[in-house]
Amino acid sequence: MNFLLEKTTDNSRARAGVITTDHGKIETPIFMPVGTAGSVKGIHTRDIRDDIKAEIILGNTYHLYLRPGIDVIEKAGGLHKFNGWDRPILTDSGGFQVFSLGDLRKLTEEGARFQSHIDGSYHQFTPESVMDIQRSIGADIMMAFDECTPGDADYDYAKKSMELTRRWLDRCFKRFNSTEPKYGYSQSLFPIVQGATYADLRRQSVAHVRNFDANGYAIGGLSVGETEEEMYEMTEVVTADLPQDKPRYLMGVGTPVNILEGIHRGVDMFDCVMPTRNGRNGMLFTSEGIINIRNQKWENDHSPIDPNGTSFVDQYSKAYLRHLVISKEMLGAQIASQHNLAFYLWLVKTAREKILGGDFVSWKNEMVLKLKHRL
Ligand code: PRF
Repeated sequence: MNFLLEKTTDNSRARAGVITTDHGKIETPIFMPVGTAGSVKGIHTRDIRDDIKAEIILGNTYHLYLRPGIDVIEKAGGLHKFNGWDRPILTDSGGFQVFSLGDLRKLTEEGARFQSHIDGSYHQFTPESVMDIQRSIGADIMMAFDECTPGDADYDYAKKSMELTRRWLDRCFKRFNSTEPKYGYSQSLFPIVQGATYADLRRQSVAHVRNFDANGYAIGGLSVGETEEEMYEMTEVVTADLPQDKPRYLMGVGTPVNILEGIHRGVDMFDCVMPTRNGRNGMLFTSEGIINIRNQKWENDHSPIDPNGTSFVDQYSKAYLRHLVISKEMLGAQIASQHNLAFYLWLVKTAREKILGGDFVSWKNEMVLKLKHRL
């Protein structure tokens, strides 16, 4: 994998680049739809590729390991063969999903013991096992095993947690470097910067991850309960110290505004469940603002969901989509998810064009105002 930095900006840290993997190119900044259990919920691969125009999707080590299980994915020949997506895939390591389990998990130096959310069975993830699982899934980009420190952690907890993630990273790279890809194409390992909301811990974490000369670096532990100002400040602290010539990935972020502000602060890659999850609940992100499609005011609005939208689903009317969502028709969740993902991909593609054209900041400021507006 390699990264070409095509353009930087004078009045912003925003950058445009191209990541090349054995499964094709990714133009950055990019948004990656989340396909937790191997599918982007409700959306066919054909539409992810040709309508939403995604260039890379996510999978989750935690979910795929529990179900269908790694032996099934190996027998399929890897996740690309299993789900029919022949472009790049990034897998999260399970660090965040295990953290979300709360009482069902216990962290030790060795790793994380947890109970399955499916059947209550006991399992252990270690940095080594998580590398082996991601080799078997066949992700183009594998993530290090980390502890996602809660946003409200006190300094002592955050420091110990960041140091545990650091020791786990050493073990991840040791295992990664002593194993081979299983399916004939290359895989990269991205370290994850932690340190909660403490600038000095973030800087120490960056200094450590830089030792590995990785193909890219992730920023974790944000959008987990801290304020938006803290999230932006920590993003700035981290991108200031990361190498310029490698992609930066802000994990699990966020709203369209968060993404534009992240790009402005030097981030190249994003993922979030928000477009699909909120879409299923009837929340639509459009170029004019946010729509709650369940609202009575759309009952007889027969205009398109988004007149400027790039997806074929945008031709359906607001009144029809409202009816589908309120009636809990499957198609309602599908249309809303597909619209939102197409909007997110349009947003990052346009950001890229503005960066290349040299007028990113003024466009960003204008968009931020529109995107906060509720219709
Ligand atoms: N670590 C991992 N995955 C993540 C996060 C993290 O900190 C976050 C935090 N926003 C989302 N997904 N491994």
